[in-house]
Amino acid sequence: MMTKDMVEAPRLDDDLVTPRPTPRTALLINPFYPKNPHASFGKHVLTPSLALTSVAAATPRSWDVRYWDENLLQGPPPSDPFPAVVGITVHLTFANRAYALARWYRDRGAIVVFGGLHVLSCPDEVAPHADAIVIGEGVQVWGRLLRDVDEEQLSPVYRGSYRSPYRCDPAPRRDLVPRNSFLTTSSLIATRGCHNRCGFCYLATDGLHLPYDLREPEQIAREFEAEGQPYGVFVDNNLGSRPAYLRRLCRALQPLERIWSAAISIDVTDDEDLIREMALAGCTGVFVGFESLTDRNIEAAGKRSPRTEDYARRVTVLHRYGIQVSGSFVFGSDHDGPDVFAKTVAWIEANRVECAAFHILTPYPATPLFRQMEKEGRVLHKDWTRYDTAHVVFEPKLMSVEQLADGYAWSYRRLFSHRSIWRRRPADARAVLPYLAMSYFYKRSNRIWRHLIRWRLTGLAWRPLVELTRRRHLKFRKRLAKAGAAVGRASSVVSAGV
Ligand code: B12
Ligand code: SF4
Repeated sequence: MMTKDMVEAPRLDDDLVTPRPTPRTALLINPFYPKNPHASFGKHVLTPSLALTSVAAATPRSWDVRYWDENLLQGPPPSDPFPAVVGITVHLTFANRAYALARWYRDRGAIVVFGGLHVLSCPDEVAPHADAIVIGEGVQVWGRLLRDVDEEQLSPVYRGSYRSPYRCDPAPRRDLVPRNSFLTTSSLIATRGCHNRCGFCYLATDGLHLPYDLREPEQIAREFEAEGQPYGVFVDNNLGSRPAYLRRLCRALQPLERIWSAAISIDVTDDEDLIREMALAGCTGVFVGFESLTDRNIEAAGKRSPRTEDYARRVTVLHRYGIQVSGSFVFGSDHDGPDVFAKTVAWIEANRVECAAFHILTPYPATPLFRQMEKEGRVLHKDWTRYDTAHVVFEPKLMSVEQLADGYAWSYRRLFSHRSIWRRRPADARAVLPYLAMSYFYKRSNRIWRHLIRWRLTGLAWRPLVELTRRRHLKFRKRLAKAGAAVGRASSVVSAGV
């Protein structure tokens, strides 16, 4: 099932003779990372990260900028024209690949610049592999850095502050991303930061000062419209951190008649009317970090969240407004015993949670969780390639390393089984067929994903399902709007009528 191109980075040809670097050309690279065999390969081509397209937007006009994502299985990054500057985004799981790419380009005369999350958490480790590193926000720094290259005055370290107003950033250069390679290239971002600061989240990294900031709803609506795609994905850490803002955003999105999904924390359901506004604005799915069904785990992570016993009711609120739920669960926290896997999957099935992602607890470097694990002598190794939430990298408290690894694999097998997919079908009979089509395509088609990716057919393959969902949603929201304010109060009207 696991083919080489899903686990091994494309080969860099050491014998290749390249032309001299072409002045004022920059190449931005998203390096390869091995895919998790337990999860769907489709996940990696849902929507592109905005890291490099945001940086690209800050390129001075006098420079030519290109983009290459190694995960799209089109081979190693291009070398003709040979770039003067290569910008690479570095996450801990693909840091080694970033270093290999850097070596290859530097050996041939290019200037290599690193930015991204791993640069922020481990600057001393990454710095020797590049000519310059950018710590933190890249958009504010990139133009200045290229001008320094022009003047042969490159500094080894640039620091990007997150204090400049987010609304002043230019729109990401989504046009650089090959359109058919993703379900949608409309990755959207409206907010920066999160009202929480969970101990295991990268947002709690030492040295990361990320004041909560927002972009104007009209900006987002304009970008969504300009991209021309029917479906958008918000890549915000938590689109629900400021409910009043989310309401304004929904009102700006509503006239577009498009559909979208976003990551939110479950406390958004405190206000059922806001959920209704989300549905009216085109929200068809949310990604919810439930993390755990045990309150003590949530408390230990320092997450402000409703009691777990109320999660089920809150899922029903989302379903009532036609919003599908994809739950994210972390396994291996200190109050998780070997029963956590069966318990979690049973809960997901009982509450018809349409999709889920499981993560093995992972102490990211420079976070409070990492410090705690190190102090307790529980970190097993620092092989960052395995810090991908699919491997156990620490000593769990209430089970063995093997139990955690096996339980995680079992949970995915069970979630993707025919039985589990069927049990989680929506209560509304009309929604069952599209749900089944989506589930089988996304969860049980790993054999064909590599071909779809390789031949750039992802966008095409999803298109009919996306369009069907959009049309169904438009009908749904007409009925929802008609039912008016009464709907928010009398939920039974909605469940029965739509
Ligand atoms: C889109 C996304 C994905 C996509 C695409 C991933 C990819 N690498 O292409 C998919 C769905 C495939 C994915 C998968 C995973 N993801 Co992901 N993903 C995101 C998400 C939601 C958005 C990224 C984004 O667009 N951010 C917005 C941009 C503008 O911000 P940024 O990335 O920080 O970039 C800025 C700076 O860092 C800097 N910068 C970045 N790169 C560069 C390069 C240069 C040259 C310069 C100058 C500057 C610069 O400038 C940028 C603009 O200011 C983030 C959460 C988030 N909101 O960031 C998680 C996130 C990055 N993912 C995460 C994780 C854990 C994963 C998975 C491991 C989860 C899993 N178990 O499956 C996988 C594996 C992927 C992998 N190995 O990297 C974590 C990473 C944690 C960490 N410490 O590394 C995050 C932060 C989520 C979280 N809250 O935990 N992901
Ligand atoms: S709620 Fe989510 S995004 Fe916010 S700090 Fe916690 S884990 Fe990170």
